[in-house]
Amino acid sequence: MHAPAALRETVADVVHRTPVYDIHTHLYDPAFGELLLWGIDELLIYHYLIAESFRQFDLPYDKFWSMTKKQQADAIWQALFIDHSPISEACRGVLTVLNALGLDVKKRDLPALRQHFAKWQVGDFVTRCLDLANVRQVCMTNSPFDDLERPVWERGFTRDPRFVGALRIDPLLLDWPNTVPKLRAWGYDVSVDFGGQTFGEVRRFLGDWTKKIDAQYCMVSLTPEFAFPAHNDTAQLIQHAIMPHGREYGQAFALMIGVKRNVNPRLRLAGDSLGKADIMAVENLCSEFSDNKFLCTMLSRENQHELCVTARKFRNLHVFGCWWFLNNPSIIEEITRMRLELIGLSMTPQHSDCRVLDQLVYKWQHSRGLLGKVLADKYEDLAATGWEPTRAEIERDVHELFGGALERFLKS
Ligand code: FIX
Ligand code: ZN
Repeated sequence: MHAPAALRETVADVVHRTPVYDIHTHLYDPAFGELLLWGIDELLIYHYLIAESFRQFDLPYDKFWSMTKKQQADAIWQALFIDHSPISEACRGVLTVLNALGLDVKKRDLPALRQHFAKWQVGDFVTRCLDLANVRQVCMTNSPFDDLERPVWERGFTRDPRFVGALRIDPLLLDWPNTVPKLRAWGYDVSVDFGGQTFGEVRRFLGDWTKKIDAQYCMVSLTPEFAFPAHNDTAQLIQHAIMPHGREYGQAFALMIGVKRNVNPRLRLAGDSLGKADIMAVENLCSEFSDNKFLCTMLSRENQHELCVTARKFRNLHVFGCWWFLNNPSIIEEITRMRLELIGLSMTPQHSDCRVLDQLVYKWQHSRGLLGKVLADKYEDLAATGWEPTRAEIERDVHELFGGALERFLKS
């Protein structure tokens, strides 16, 4: 039997020791070479920090973009770490990483930090970051439409088993007229008006890439206006190609809903925003395609409660992550608490969305702290009824939350 303090300690310890399967990142298998970003300059020019820097910079957008990466990192360091205290979550994250790597952050010495990173070989650094973050596996975001990534898949390479793939298809669903010529050039007989064998050929394309990538799921990001059913290319393709493909391959379709791309194009990758979406689209998909599996994360805080309620109604829906602008302690805590209260352990509370390898360390250290706190409260509530959770039960539960539930869902 646990005394209350001991129960909290056990939960924190289990959360700390349980390895995570990070189900959505923008990291790459080291075989992709320079596509796998790491190191202090990449950490500093993360697009979250670029957006924050422009609020402090007295610098025209073009001037910033004409700088080298190192100069950009210098400018961000000056604006966000030296001229002001690095309070924001993304700034704090950089310091968490440096501290975990054993570096002395209080010196505020960027050249010394660069010297430290220059000593690392990427292969060793991958292992170091995965160890420090206690991440057992990372899911990449793999787009056949990315001209830097596609040739690597086409050439072939020996897979690092710590990096698994997911098939990302935004251009297919969001920009069909401009995607048709590409598919045709790759040998798929598709037409803009969906005539002939178009849907069958899109399915052949999805099947070929599912096999090439060994894709764990197929995924797309969608705007707040996403609707289903609808008389548009996106809905037609989902209905007649993605859904049958998903059933044929037993593959889940991941919907990341609520992003407004390029609200400020002068910020480039940092220029995306968000909007509240209509949950009816998710409800309709889950209901109409009950033999398909769906993963869903939504970007707007306002959508979180109804998404959970929808998951209560449809067992073919798995909710995941506190995505992007939600990945802040106050909001993670609120959302995680609500999800546990509404759907218990049948969800994946967090993914990292890392773009830089080192970020695994901070994203998971911060998320673990929050999850440990919320879970401890929940087990305390159980203990108050006389239901004492054992360590083995807590370990089982945390394993579920750290990717185990998703793995079962995908296999079911
Ligand atoms: O669409 C996505 O997968 C988003 O996560 C990214 O595009 C976004 O830029 C990001 O890095 C958010 O964390
Ligand atoms: Zn992402």
